[in-house]
Amino acid sequence: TAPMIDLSRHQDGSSDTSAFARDVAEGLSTKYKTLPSRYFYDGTGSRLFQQIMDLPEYYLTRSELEVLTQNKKNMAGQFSQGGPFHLIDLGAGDALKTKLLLQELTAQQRNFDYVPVDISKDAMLELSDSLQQELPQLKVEAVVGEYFQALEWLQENKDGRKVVLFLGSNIGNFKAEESITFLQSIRSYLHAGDQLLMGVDLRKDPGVILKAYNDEAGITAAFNLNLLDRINRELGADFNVDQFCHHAIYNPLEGVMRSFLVSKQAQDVHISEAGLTVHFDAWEAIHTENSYKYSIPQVEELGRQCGFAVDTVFYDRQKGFADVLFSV
Ligand code: AVI
Repeated sequence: TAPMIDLSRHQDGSSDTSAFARDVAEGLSTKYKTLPSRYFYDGTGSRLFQQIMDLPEYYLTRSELEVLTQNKKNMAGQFSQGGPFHLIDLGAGDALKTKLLLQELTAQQRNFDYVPVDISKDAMLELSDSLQQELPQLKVEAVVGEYFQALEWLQENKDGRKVVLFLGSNIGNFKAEESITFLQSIRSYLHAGDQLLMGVDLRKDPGVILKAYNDEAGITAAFNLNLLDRINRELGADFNVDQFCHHAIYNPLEGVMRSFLVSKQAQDVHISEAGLTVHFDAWEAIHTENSYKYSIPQVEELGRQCGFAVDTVFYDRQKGFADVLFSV
């Protein structure tokens, strides 16, 4: 099988339960309760997110696939203008979308290797296997870890030009200040001639956005509620998941979809690993996710603040989603 680098475990083999416990304790001890959305993605959560991406209401995946299908020739050409490169895919997952680019780059016989990065080791094992079947000539080195662990590793282990992919509207899950810090940090690992292709979900009919996060089949609700199950499993908590419900609303002024878990009754929850008992009033909420929708001027401004210039904006036909190519 293809080589793989696992940065996710500590040298003593332990995982990061304590960081999870700390973040949960902190988030549930404030006046307005919150939990960080990055903890959605354990094994179950990652599988549920794959199901979300197949939902009829979740237009984002199909829109971005259309952007890539229609523009892959042009993108592949622009990536390759500066010569050989490492294609770094942050949050690669099953790489369904990236595979369109990989096929195109391979067909154009471009000189590059592929470095998918993801927090899920299972996802990286599966991806390495499937690529070996589908594109046996492609050089692949998967990295398991957090984004910045991976970028640091790359800094030390891979010379040469980098093209970074950050697809799928993942930037939307950061607040304004967080997205600036995140992109500035990516920028600090890049050099003149490097590029970044970033997916952004664009502002559109609020009704369309609302449905995407309130699907009929209830998969998004299950995805949100799985966070409580995960806390039960990993931190020895006793959340009664049936006594919480999913609630998601769109604020068109700020362009943000916000997701909550709402307590259906007054209740106390014990979280043993966090050494904490949390009280919920009836109908008290936990804020679990932000999904920001951008306008193109906002994206340009964000890039400018972080040392990136927009080269090209690639759209789907409806202009509901964009993959924005930045250069350093
Ligand atoms: C991963 N991220 C871009 C998704 C989004 O649309 O914010 C996560 C998601 N949450 C609910 N549905 C999908």
